[in-house]
Amino acid sequence: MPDQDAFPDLPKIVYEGPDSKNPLAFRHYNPEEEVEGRAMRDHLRFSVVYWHTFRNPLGDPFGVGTAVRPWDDGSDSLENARRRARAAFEFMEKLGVPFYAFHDRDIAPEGAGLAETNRNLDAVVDVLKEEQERTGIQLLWGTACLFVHPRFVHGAATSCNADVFAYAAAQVKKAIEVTHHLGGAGYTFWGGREGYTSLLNTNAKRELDHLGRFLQMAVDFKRKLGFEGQFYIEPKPKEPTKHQYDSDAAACLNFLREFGLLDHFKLNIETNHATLAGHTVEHELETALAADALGSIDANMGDLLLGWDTDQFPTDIYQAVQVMLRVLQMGGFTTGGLNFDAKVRRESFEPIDLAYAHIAGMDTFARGLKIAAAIRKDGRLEAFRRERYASWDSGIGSRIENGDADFDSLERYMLEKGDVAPNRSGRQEYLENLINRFL
Ligand code: XUL
Ligand code: CO
Repeated sequence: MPDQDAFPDLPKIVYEGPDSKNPLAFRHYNPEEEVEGRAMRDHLRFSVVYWHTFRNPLGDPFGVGTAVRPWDDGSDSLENARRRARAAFEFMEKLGVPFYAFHDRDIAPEGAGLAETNRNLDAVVDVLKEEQERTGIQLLWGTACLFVHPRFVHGAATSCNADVFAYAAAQVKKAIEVTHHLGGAGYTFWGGREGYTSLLNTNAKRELDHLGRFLQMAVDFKRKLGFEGQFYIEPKPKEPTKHQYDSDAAACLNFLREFGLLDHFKLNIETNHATLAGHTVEHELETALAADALGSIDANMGDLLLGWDTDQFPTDIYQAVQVMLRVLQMGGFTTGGLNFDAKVRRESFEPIDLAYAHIAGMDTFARGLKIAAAIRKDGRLEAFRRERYASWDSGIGSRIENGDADFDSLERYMLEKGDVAPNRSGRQEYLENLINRFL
């Protein structure tokens, strides 16, 4: 099949405004439109993931894949991999996304041994490079798949087998090299199986030390190579393992601090991973922000009733507002972006569903951005929060914050004052209703 025929029915998706009834148009994502003095395209930095959009057959634990992908013959041939790469760029170009992301094994098949696998990778990377140059689409981040192949059954950097650690190191070295070669803005470490399923057979302390050592080697190699992209670590608490060491933002930050890696990594926060960890995505974003370590976002959503990592396309406007409030507060992305680590439902098996899904995600976040900017412009939410802490801006509060108080002086202060009453309502319902006015 000729390369340009992968999506024959898909037009170039353009902005038609909120009144449009065309399901293959944007009603809110208007790339050139400025919000807070910056074009929407640069605020949102949308990215398509290769793994779900071009490799996921849409199976589930009870059923085989249903995806209809006419450009893909289902084989592991290099020819198929190259044709798929062209199809991916045709899709992304029609959608008008500026970025994409991949795992090494998404784009090219494993060979017999590492050397042949690396050659396969190079062969497809040549196609990607050509397509990047043709379309202007850039690589948001690359990563290595260290979890599908049976050799990683016990993990990669945390495997009980030192040879597996060595294989993973060699694989990650190559993945960083190709990311660098493609001008990637970042490189992500998600610890696919870096955790355990039973503590009976696990030396967790030793495994964590190995993971720390692995990431230190990655930092050394990055410097040696001259790769200036941002390293990210992506928290996830469980699935496939029962407990993953990079379980949430706080655990990752503690780990990075312990191994002296905090200056070299930022976090890639994924909505559905946050909810799996029993947190909201805004909790994870704030935790990362507080450490000046928010780098990028895997934008998706879960289903609270299913409870596993369903990786759905983000269509929850309220949640998008929460995310964009934090992104704006940070001053916008630098290297990161909104990466749709999301897959269409098993029931949505036609190629056109890939377009509907991405358009839905992009419009959701464009609305989230506009609403977040309106909330900020209004100023009442921020003013309320600031005012709530007013007692810290002067007097005893500022003395405590400045380190000019101790237990003795605070005892003297309070003995004189006598007591303190709760003097301010939290006004949660008022604030929730305030937000709703902007939706
Ligand atoms: C898995 C997940 C990964 C990472 C990249 O849940 O989110 O796809 O984003 O390895
Ligand atoms: Co992810």
